[in-house]
Amino acid sequence: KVYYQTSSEVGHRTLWIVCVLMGLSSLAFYAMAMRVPVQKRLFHVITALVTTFAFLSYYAMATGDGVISHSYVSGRTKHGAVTEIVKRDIYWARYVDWSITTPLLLLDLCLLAGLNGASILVTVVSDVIMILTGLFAALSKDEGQGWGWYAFACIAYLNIIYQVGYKGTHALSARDYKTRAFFGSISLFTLLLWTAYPIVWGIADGAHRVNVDIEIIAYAVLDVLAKGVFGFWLLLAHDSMARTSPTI
Ligand code: RET
Repeated sequence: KVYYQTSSEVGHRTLWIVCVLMGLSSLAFYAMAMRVPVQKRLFHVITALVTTFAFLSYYAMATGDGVISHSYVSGRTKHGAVTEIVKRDIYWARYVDWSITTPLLLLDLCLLAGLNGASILVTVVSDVIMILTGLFAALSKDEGQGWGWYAFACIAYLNIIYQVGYKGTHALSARDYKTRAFFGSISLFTLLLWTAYPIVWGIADGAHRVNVDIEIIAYAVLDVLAKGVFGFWLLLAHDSMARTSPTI
């Protein structure tokens, strides 16, 4: 027996809404970039590129690209013969998006903290490893193997937390008071949001406990917060700090 798990109209509409929101945020971020002198545009450019990539990946998903129907075994007889197969939609376009946008988001945080080049490189490479092992986890045919990939991704994620959280906080001591306070709040916001991704993944893609629509909505809310809200917060705070502090 074969069961299909695909998105319905609700998921489809959600993908379009996020696509439009990411497009509009990108336009706003490019406009904000134009309003500051070119030397102070680095954060604006990084942040605008993040939502631009997200716009493209949501356009792909909303129009039915970047998705495959992935089979996994859901029932066996007690002798091990397969009796039930589920074919569930996996949006691999997300991982293409994340492999480019999460390094850029981390670059925002690393530059804000004033982290050294070696630590920035280690952070970015760990992040790419996290996303690619996450993609292998999603596409894995064998449940045990899939959770193995998931474990590697989690180790990479812990290293990111160590680099940005621990090393970043050390580097931050050379920064002015406002930057230190701002880094504290935006990095905590990031930590909480980012940690929700492996949880959603575990419940939806790993354990298949929720349907594809719920999965789309959960990632949609997280993506809007981690890219759009994060971006507006960072750039508005940056503009107000740049007026008083010459360092960023
Ligand atoms: C996966 C699954 C494997 C384990 C871990 C994951 C972490 C993903 C993260 C994604 C962050 C995405 C963001 C998107 C942009 O808006 C790949 C889900 C640890 C942290 C911030």
